[in-house]
Amino acid sequence: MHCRLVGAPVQDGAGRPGCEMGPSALRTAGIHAAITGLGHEVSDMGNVTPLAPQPMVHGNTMLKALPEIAAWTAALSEAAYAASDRAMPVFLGGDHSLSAGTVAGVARRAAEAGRPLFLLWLDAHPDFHTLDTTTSGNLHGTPVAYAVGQPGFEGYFPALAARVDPQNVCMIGIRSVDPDERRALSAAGVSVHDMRAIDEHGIAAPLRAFLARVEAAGGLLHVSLDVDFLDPGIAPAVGTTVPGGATFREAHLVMEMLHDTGLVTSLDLVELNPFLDERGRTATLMVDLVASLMGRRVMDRPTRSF
Ligand code: HAR
Ligand code: MN
Ligand code: MN
Repeated sequence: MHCRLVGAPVQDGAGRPGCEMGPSALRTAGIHAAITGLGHEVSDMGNVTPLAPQPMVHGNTMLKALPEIAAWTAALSEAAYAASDRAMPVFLGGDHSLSAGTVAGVARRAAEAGRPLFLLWLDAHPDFHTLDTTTSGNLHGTPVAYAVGQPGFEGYFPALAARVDPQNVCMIGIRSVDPDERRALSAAGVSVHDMRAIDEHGIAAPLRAFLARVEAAGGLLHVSLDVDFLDPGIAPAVGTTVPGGATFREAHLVMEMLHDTGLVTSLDLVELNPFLDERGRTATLMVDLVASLMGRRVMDRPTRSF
């Protein structure tokens, strides 16, 4: 498998600065060697640069950096489309607004291949606000709504070449949802597995069911891993910590199961804020999780485990 690293040093979508250092921290933590060490070919494409922001006027006065994030979305959508040509792109973030571009770009790739795109969203937050409903104005809270074609992005973010069916979106780890998001998620038919569901059923059950759907449909699978999916006790380097996140083993199990299926075709690593890290431990954990996704294992297994 050929893997392409694509840096996306976006930080204007988050409430505080620092995520622009994320790609550098992931490279410093050894992401290239971790993947090549598992027998894969890796090309580092360097960092994407945004287009020039165009002036924009919007009725929601809370919105922050709308022209900047719209410009990033256009550049990243093109970069994701190009990088997903016969390779698996790994997008090094950058705050989660970058996924507006990456998901749009791989959705266009999937549509051209005549295959449905599925989206696994590993996050404390559903990031399902529109430009109209966000009250914080931080655009990292909006990429899923954009990618599935919720209304209100027209004329601001680039037009979608292909949207993701909201019923093909599975969210795991969710524990901070705003009222407008809760209503919109239910209406759109997104599968949301909150932390209470994981406490009750374990993390493997919902993931196994989702992966079976992806496989049956012959789908492509984009995984978007937000640092705050993880418990802040093991992953402090994020601006939006929420207690009660995935444990070290829950997170690795997700990655190991994803590897065993061979279904993942693209990956985002987002919200790493190295300014908030402790001696690189969060960056190192993110790279270790990528290694599990790429095939690192303790012992060989006779059969696939999902
Ligand atoms: N829902 C909140 C808002 O819109 C918090 C969004 C936080 N998003 C991220 N990425 N940190 O998941 O402001
Ligand atoms: Mn997020
Ligand atoms: Mn989050």
